[in-house]
Amino acid sequence: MRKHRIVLYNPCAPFFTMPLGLVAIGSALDRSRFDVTIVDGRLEANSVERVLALTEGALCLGVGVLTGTPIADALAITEAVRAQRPDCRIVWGGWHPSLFPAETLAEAGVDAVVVGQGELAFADIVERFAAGERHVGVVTRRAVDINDFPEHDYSLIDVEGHFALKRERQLDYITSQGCRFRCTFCADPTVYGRSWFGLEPIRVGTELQQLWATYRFTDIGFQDETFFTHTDRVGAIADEILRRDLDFTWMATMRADQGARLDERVLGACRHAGLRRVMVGLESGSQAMLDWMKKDAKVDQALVTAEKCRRHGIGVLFNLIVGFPNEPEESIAATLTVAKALRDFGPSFQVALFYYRPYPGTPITDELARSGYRLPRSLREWASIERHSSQLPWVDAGKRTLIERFRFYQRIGWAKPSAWRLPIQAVARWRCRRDLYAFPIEKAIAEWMRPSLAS
Ligand code: B12
Ligand code: SF4
Repeated sequence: MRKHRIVLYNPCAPFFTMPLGLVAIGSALDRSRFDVTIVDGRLEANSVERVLALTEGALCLGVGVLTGTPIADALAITEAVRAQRPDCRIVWGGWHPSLFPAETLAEAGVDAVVVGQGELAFADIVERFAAGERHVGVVTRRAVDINDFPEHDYSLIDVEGHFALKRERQLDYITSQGCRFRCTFCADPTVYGRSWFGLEPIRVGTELQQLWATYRFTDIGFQDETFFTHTDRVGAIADEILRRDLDFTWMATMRADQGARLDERVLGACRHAGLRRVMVGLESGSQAMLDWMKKDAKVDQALVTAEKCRRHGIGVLFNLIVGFPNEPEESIAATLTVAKALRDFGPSFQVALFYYRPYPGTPITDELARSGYRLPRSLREWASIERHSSQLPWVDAGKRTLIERFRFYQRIGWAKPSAWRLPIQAVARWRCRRDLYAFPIEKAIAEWMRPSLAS
């Protein structure tokens, strides 16, 4: 019997993480009946042409869509396939459609939308298409344990192409789905209802061993929302890597409270197993702000985490957000102060400072909408949310100037020391320590020499 062709498309985005969502749904299909091809917009010179070539005679095109710029590319591909391959059904899934299923169905003119976990829902939809159905509508299935799904088949993607794009042999891998926490700026609690499923450590070990034998990657990016959710499980994963003598480094996500509580022996085992860096979503240096956003973590826990990681030779990237609605100046100042304290732990302790953006499906965004803030109203408007929210009304010019100058000086001040940079680094640190950012002559010179240094 002829196999049905299924084409999956990952829209262009500014970063290069592998499209694990598409790998997940593609791997879960009955491959004796469905022939799956994944096209990644970031690897194609002309994605429309490539998708049109592949969708000729195909049963279905599936598109995975995140909020923001990827929507524009997803729409362009959808429109092209809709116009030129009228028989090919189109399904959207992933985070944005999960938050706006009805709107996506209506606006993108697609045949089906999947909300939340995609493996079973997509398998069900393609069976219905294969049986002749056309418009399936919105499909939601309760998330189930990811241990029930087959392993991710990385041969569906151009792994070497991704390594080239990243300029390192770094494989992306995910060991869990969902999150038990309730941060009010995050969509995960809405989409996964605070459920969490983690792969069994032995399975993680077996899969990593096979993948390592196949792709000889040198590093892994664990893409879990919160990799360090269960200490025992993390310790067991580290033991699996050690037991199998797998020679790669890795980075993973951690919350400040998890780091502070983490058993030193487990952290030590992780270090031995290759853990080089953790990414901590600290979000704010103001405890009042953390409490308001229900982060359920303490500022001090970030410092404890940093100290522990320093002892074990593990670097940390702390993500911080400023410019929450009506965030007072003192709160922003507290975040900058904590950023400096964290950078003082050493060159491998970095901070990334983001502006808050009202992403959909979160209590803060809902509250903003209730108080009259105009949210994007269409897919096209959501596609330009980064531009739409670049001038947030609650971040005045004074705050923005302070944040921009701090960003610049902290980056220069705490960068890896080098002889030619030393004088400018000393000035930058001096400015940060005293919060003196007036007459930013160094910033102006850097922008003039290399505009990319400006942001
Ligand atoms: C890697 C990653 C990225 C990668 C993109 C990955 C890719 N598609 O190529 C990059 C770095 C580009 C990225 C960017 C952004 N990301 Co991001 N990202 C992630 C991360 C850490 C992992 C994604 C992943 O691989 N998951 C593993 C797979 C198995 O799960 P999944 O993708 O959710 O897929 C499942 C379902 O969604 C569904 N599904 C997915 N695609 C499809 C397609 C079809 C057809 C179907 C039927 C089903 C389906 O089925 C899959 C299996 O169950 C997630 C957090 C997380 N752990 O999921 C955040 C996350 C998805 N990102 C998020 C955000 C906020 C962003 C940004 C908007 C902002 C930012 N600064 O990070 C930008 C968006 C891009 C832009 N505007 O330019 C939010 C989602 C918010 C949203 N509304 O989209 C998340 C959930 C983080 C969070 N908790 O806030 N991200
Ligand atoms: S921000 Fe992180 S910890 Fe908080 S709910 Fe989202 S995924 Fe969970």
